[in-house]
Formats: sequence, structure tokens, C-alpha cells
Amino acid sequence: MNALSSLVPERSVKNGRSRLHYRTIWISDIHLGTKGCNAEMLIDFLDSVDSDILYLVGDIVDGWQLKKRLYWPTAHNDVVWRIMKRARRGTRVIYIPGNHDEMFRQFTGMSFGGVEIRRKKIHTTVDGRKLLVLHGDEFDAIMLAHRWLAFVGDAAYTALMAVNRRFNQVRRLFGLPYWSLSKMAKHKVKNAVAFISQFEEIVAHEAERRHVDGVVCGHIHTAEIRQFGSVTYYNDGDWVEGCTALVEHHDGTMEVLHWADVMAARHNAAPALELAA
Ligand SMILES: [Mn+2]
Repeated sequence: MNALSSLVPERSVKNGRSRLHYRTIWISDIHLGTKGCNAEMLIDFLDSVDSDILYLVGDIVDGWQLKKRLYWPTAHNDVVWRIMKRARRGTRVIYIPGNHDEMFRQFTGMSFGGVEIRRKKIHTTVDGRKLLVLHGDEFDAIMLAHRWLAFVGDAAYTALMAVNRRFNQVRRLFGLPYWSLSKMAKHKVKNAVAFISQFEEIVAHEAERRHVDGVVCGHIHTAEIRQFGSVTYYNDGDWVEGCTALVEHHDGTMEVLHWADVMAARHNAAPALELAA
């Protein structure tokens, strides 16, 4: 897409720590208030990157889980505090609530401590492309209409298990051990892959219908940059498993940051730096 050099973001040093600076950052599916939330890695991310604009693309707080049981460690407070702080210091923060934090949707159009709450937003990249930003749960109804796919999957699974049973009867005759269940696991993964690509297609199709150049969403916890015809589909992933963010560089280049990899690279580089010093 662009020259490699454009992928090197601007740097600044704050409190003795080098910080990367992007034009725009999108993060979502943090699920604060759950044990699954990887708040420590997100804090490391927030302490390492800055941007002119920050989008919170939904499921930031998990209201469903919090209603069931109050779980709110200090680290989760630290995330909220860091986001509010950057809003105060001039980063434009736009919060688009998702389905797990839908209780904030009633405040659409309002602003709290410099955080604008929106249902969706058209983002214009520095190179003039229009991107529709939304959480993505709005497509759940369409996904449900495609449930027959899941049914086909189920039927295939039942058939597979019948074959598996027969196969293992033969194996037993020859004194062979039971065949592993890895096929089942593989099948499940295949279904997940089908679900994800179906979601991506539906979202991209909707973006095309709205005549935008791309769409940015979260919701399915799978970071991706993928072209569908004239529309680019972007998903910023999550901070439960993937720990990813979508960023727009100052020249408009878009990139998914895998923060676990960044932290690992920093960890591996640290001893070398000590030796150099
Ligand atoms: Mn969601």
C-alpha cells in the first residue's frame, strides 16, 4: 500500500518514556468489569501511544457482567482515568457504546469530561477517505437470519461424529486406540472462521450501500484489515484475547497494532540496550 518508511510513527519522549504518536486510534471490546479484560496490557498501550483522535468503539465497560456481580479492580479504574486524562489534555475522544455498554447509548449526542458519545460516526482520514465507525452489533439481526449456515454446520458435525464412531469401531477391532477429537476442534474453528468472514462481508456490504470508503467496527473480537470491492473493512479487535488497536498514521496509512508482540519485542530488546549502555 504505502512505503515502509510511512509505517514508522512519530515519536516523542514523555516522563522518560518514548511514546508513539498517531493521528487516530481505535480501540474496542475492552470489557472493563470482567476478569477477561486485559487491563494491564491496555494500560501499557495507553502509556506508550498518543493520538489526535481516540475512538472507543464499544463494549468498553461490560454492564451485563457488572449487573450480575461487581468486579472492578484498580487497574480498571486506571484505564478509565487514563482515557479521561487524555480527553482533558486535548485528544478528541469519541465514545460509541456497544451492546455490552448500551446503557450509555441514552447519552448519545452528549459530552462528559470532553468525551463525546455517539451512536456512529463518519471519520475522514487525512487522505480524505470516509470511514463509517460503529460497534457492529447492529448486524447481529442479519447474522441471525443466516442461522441456517450454523444448522448446516451442525448437520455436518453430526455426520462426522457418526463416521467417527464407525471408524473407531474398526480401529478397536484392530486393537488401535481411540482416534483423537482434534477433528471436532478443527470443525469448530472452521465454523468460527465462517462466522467471522460472514460478519465482515455483511458489514462491508452495508458500508458500500452507504457510499463510504470503509468501515471500522469491533464486536467480534477479531482484528482485521480486508478489502471487499471498493470498501475496506477494518476491525480493531479486542483487549480480552487479541489485545489489538487500529491506528491511522499521519499520512493516512492504517495498521493493526498487536500489543502483545510490541511488548514481547520491547522485552527482548531490553537486555541489548543494557549492554549498549
Ligand atoms: Mn459487542
